[in-house]
Amino acid sequence: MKRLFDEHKKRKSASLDGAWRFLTDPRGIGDEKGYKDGLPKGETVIVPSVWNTESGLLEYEGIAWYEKKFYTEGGCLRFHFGAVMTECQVFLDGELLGEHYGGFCEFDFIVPDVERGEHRLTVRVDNRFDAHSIPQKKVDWYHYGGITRSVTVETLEGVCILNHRFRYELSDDLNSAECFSTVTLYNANPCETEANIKLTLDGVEFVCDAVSLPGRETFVAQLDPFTVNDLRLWDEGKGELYAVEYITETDDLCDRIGFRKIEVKDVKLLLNNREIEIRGVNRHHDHPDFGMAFPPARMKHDIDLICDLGCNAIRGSHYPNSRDFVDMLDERGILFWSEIPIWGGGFSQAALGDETVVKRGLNMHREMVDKYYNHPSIIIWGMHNEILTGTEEAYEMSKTYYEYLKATGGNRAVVYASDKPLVDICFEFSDIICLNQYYGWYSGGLDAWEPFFEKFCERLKTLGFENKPIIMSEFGAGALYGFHDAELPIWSEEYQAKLIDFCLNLFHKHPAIVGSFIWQFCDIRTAKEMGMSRARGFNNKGIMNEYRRPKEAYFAAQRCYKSFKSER
Ligand code: ADA
Repeated sequence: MKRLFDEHKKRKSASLDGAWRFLTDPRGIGDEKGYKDGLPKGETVIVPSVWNTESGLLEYEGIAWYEKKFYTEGGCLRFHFGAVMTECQVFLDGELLGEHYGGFCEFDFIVPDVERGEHRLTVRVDNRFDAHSIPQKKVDWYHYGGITRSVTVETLEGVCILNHRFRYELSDDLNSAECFSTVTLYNANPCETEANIKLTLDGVEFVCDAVSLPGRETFVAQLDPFTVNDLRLWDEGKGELYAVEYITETDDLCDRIGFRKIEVKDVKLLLNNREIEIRGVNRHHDHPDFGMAFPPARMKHDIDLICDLGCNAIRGSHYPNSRDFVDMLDERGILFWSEIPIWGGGFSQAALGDETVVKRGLNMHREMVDKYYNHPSIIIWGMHNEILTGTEEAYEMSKTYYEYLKATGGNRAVVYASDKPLVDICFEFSDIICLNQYYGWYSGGLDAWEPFFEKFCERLKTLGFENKPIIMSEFGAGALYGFHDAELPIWSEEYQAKLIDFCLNLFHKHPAIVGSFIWQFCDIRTAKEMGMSRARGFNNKGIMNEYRRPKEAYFAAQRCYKSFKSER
């Protein structure tokens, strides 16, 4: 898997990125014609990528097949996919290994006893929508298709460490941590095997536990608790990380963790017992040349630009971002909000109550927690965005997800973004009240903001939630890059800059608001279903254009954020 560091020193791993054979299947004949046993024809594409950047496929939505031949020395193999959009079936030499639903999380399949020699891996990808899809067809971003993140094949030997969850409790003075680590193990041997699992932090051994596992089974083990003293804390602008390694006789897993504490209390957001203010942007993991198969060098460039804005936070709107991106945030001490793609605009009341949708959403949360748990930069889990939070269906969904994330998600705030603040009945399921509001753009002028806050804070008091802080999770205006006008009409860079400056200053002064995420970092391609309000087929509310060239609003935001930062 692609991370910023090697995850294994012992385990053999080979990349399956690069050239794959590719064939679209618009009529869905591939199953019947046995494409899994070999594609009848096809062209070469480079994985990872989205197919929409291939000639003629800009708007292709449907089924496509990918095929790759590879050589292995044989044994127990683990095929790992960083992300496939949206739904896929994976075959090895024509045999179904399994399926995966959801375009933004990693998954894998383990196959024991693969023979030495050449093999064929086939992936049937489908990015169509139906009544049970997450997201639904109407989304305000472009729903690409393809194998969008890296593919690897690993050789598993003996007792292997597939995953870990490094949980800790900090002392009151934040100088030491009680650590409780859980590992997911797999025994690649056919028979019962004994193994020792060592855990080291920055090279120092803290635990050595013996286990005995039945052959070919997955097993979750809780390691002996231990204490770490004289902690170096992970913090805003300070990516203090510890290297953690789990080692057995035949395998290993290397990761990085950070110690930090998040707390929401008395209308405040605290990091390491200190009050903080979020200076953030919403960012889609999208680029016109690469779609959502976002290259790491471009990620770093986005982060540089965001830091230069004076930001300390990013909202990964509206789905889990790739792990190497989150690694970069860990390293640089940037706060991150990670969410799943339940994007309200497309979800009817019936869809919110649909059993398959609720289950799929829960599973997406499970996968997100499972894979992203150890990233210190993630301080917020987002459950959904702008759903019909005045309905019973939304209430039930929020309750289910909130309870799950509070129980398993570690030391983080659990929230959702609401655009229905005056009728919302779900606020009990959000540790911080997160509001998406567009006064000055869709409805009302800039003078609508203050009366809105008065009314809303009154409502919060009536509901008994006046102690919850508020984050302005979205606000903004569209501006066409290069359109200037001294009269400040809508769509001009000047109007957008004025709105951003006005909002940021207003929010900064409000006693209940602990931060803001500008909508949005840069212009993005969007779905046709968004209709006529999206000139060029783009959401144009970026403070940069899609090629990351700044609009006036970028500099307005920079002035505000840098001055807020210097006040602290
Ligand atoms: C919503 C939504 C965003 C985007 C924005 C807009 O708040 O959450 O994804 O669609 O509106 O530009 O209107």
